[in-house]
Amino acid sequence: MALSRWVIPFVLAGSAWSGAAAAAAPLVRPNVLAEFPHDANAFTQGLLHHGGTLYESTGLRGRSSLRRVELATGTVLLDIDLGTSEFGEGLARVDDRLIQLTWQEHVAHVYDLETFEPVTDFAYDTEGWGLCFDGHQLVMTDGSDQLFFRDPDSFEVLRSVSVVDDGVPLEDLNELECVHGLVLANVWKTDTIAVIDPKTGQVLERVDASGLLSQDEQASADVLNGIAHDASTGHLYLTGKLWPKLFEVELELPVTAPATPRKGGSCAMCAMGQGPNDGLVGWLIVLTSIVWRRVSPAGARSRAR
Ligand SMILES: [Ca+2]
Repeated sequence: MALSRWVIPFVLAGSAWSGAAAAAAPLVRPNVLAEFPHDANAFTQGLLHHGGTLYESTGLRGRSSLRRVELATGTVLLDIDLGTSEFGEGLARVDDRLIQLTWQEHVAHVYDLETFEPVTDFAYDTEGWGLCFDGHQLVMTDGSDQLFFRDPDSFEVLRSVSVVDDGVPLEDLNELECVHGLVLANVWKTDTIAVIDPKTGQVLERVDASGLLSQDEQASADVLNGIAHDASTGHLYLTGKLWPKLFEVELELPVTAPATPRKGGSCAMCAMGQGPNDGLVGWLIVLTSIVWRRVSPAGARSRAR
């Protein structure tokens, strides 16, 4: 048994990382460190952490907003409404700007980070679901299996990649978080977060985040849909649509090459002093796969988007 805890992660993580063989991504569980209040009326569609504070995009027509939220209390410190015709979606920070997607309105709003004053808008053809910034490029989802990589200044599509797990395209990719050269994506209608190598689209790991809410809390809540990375601790914050709580968790992630930050950008991986040495990456994957727990598949829960 002890041997399998070391060998199985090596085989699975190694093959998934290389893309050389189709294999189901390992399934891991987050370790919950703390929980905080979250506005149970917030239909969370985008979440990020910056400077000790959370920024959140909420959806539903007539209830869509952009918010700055105090982590410890869940208090909304600053917010603006999108109006009744727009449905807020993914949210990313690029330097001193916030970029907020809309679901079917084909427009992304750009705001000043501090004041939420509008800066400009970007137009796009697809639906807007999730958004994150890796320090160099924006990564966007549209509900399909595609990750779209966009220029953060022009919003031009630079490339796209299909996300694949066990040889099968993984659709319904939703809220995103760029973490250490990886892309974490909520899979809509599930409690699963896919950990994706953005270079290949390969799912390296699946995170089973089921069971964070009690049955009573879940009864009035919708699906998991919020991932924010705290670069100062390496922890993640997880919440969901209409969830009464937000959870601080730690998670063992595969290691991959960092994105190259543009001038003035941020790159958490670079801060950790890790470089794009692919030969080293495979062995680092072994080390980061030591914590390995098999769990049951995430239960699927569905409700109107
Ligand atoms: Ca996010």
